[in-house]
Amino acid sequence: MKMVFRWFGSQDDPVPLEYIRQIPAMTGIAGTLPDIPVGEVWPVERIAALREEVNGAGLEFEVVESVGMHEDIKLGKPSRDEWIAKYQETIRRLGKYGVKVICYNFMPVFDWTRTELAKVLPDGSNTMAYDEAALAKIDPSRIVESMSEMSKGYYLPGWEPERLGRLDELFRAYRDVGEDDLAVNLGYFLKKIVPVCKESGIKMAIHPDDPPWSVFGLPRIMKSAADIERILGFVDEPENGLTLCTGCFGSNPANDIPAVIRRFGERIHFAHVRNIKISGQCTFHETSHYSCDGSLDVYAIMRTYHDIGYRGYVRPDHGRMIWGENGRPGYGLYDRALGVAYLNGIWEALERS
Ligand code: DNO
Repeated sequence: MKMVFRWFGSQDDPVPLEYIRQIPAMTGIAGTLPDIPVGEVWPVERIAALREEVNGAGLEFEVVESVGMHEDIKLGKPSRDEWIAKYQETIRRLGKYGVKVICYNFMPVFDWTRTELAKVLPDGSNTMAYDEAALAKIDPSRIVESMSEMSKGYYLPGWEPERLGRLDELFRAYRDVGEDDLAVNLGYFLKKIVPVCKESGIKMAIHPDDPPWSVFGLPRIMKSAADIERILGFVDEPENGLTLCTGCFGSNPANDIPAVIRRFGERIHFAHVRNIKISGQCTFHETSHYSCDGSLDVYAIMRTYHDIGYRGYVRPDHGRMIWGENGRPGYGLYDRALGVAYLNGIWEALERS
């Protein structure tokens, strides 16, 4: 496996590349250009500059998380072909600069959703949480304000202002789009981009819905093993692959993560490994990566990756805020670095036994 660390760029990430490089056995970053409006083609000079900066710090730039998906593609609007052509061009450009995997999602309107971004835990650390009862009290049109009030001023990945400024319009547009329609629209997108991925040496890796159930009545199509099977079947090629995020996928206890790794392992190109504590129906908070702190058996997950001979990219996922850090929710340095050390420790023990 190749360990990488999510990084939002020097303009936008308080964690310097130098610190990331100092985490033992770190190979590279999962990068993005957060200021490019969703759907627009990524400028060559920006991609080149990002790669140069990352390589200059002794790290690789082989993973992008994410290239945002224009809402018209998800909605299957007539204009989608123009947006897909832009996506294809971004894929070509990223391929030329050595990117191997693009992580993306196909969640309507919102990317990940939480009801708290700094829930205080008994040890004094704080973390992100989702509580079904709390969500029910939030007016959907207030969720953007609610997330942004909790964000401490940081850009939150997937919560781009230009899209979220037209929330009412988007909710109306999705009234006529059911899960099957959304899935068909994903299939349409994949059929158009996989040939470009093949030419460009890039594998797409869809991220599970976070959380893996409908939020505010919007359709969700990447929340179970059956959903994965349907998505992989749209184009049965390695370029149509998965990001398996344990924290998202595992927040529904019916999702058996080791079983999913065994079944779909060849198509997993990016593993996001983290832990969560499930405390009720559709209710959880994020914990340290350690098995003992959460509801997921992280050892069993890593052992299954080892058993199948996983050679793809791995990253620690959301960390808590510990040791007084006041970073971007989920993406501070310290707890994620502890997560890396733990995952690498498990991996070394598996390699040597
Ligand atoms: C949140 C992340 C997501 C993820 C996207 C992938 O912290 O897990 O924003 O990167 O859903 O497209």
